[in-house]
Amino acid sequence: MTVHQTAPIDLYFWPTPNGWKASIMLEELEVPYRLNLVNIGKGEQFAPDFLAISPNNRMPAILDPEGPDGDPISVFESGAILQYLGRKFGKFYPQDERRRVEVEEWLMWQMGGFGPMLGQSHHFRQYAPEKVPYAIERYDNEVQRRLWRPQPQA
Ligand SMILES: N[C@@H](CCC(=O)N[C@@H](CS)C(=O)NCC(=O)O)C(=O)O
Repeated sequence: MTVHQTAPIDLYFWPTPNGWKASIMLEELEVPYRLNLVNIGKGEQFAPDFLAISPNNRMPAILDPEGPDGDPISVFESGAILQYLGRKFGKFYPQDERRRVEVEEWLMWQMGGFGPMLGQSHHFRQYAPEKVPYAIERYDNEVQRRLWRPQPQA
């Protein structure tokens, strides 16, 4: 069934990899959406109207004025946004159970593992106020492992 989106979906976005996951999905679905910039460098993610949509003060988030039963719905967490949009528009999210499990395996792999490990690796390399070799090595190794790159032998 093709779902026709009349009113644009509001996307709350800042250009980071997590933000791009949601914007790429909306672009690929070719549905109307409106970009609302949330400047996380300026602390706009803590604005009360944004927290009402995304209580964990993280972007991306979306507000779909044409949610279930025609009522508005907001969604935070990039993985939940991908699943919601995939279900609603019937694209990139197979209904066949075996294929859906495969999509969900890799989505969870990215959300629960690869994304956070990259984030921690980047933090300890770039932003930590002191260099902590153990943390740098630990997260770096995790990133390399998830990229199937050879591991240093213990
Ligand atoms: N698990 C979340 C992570 C989102 C996230 O970490 N967003 C960051 C930018 S990439 C953010 O909004 N940071 C604001 C802050 O740390 O206050 C998702 O996948 O949506």
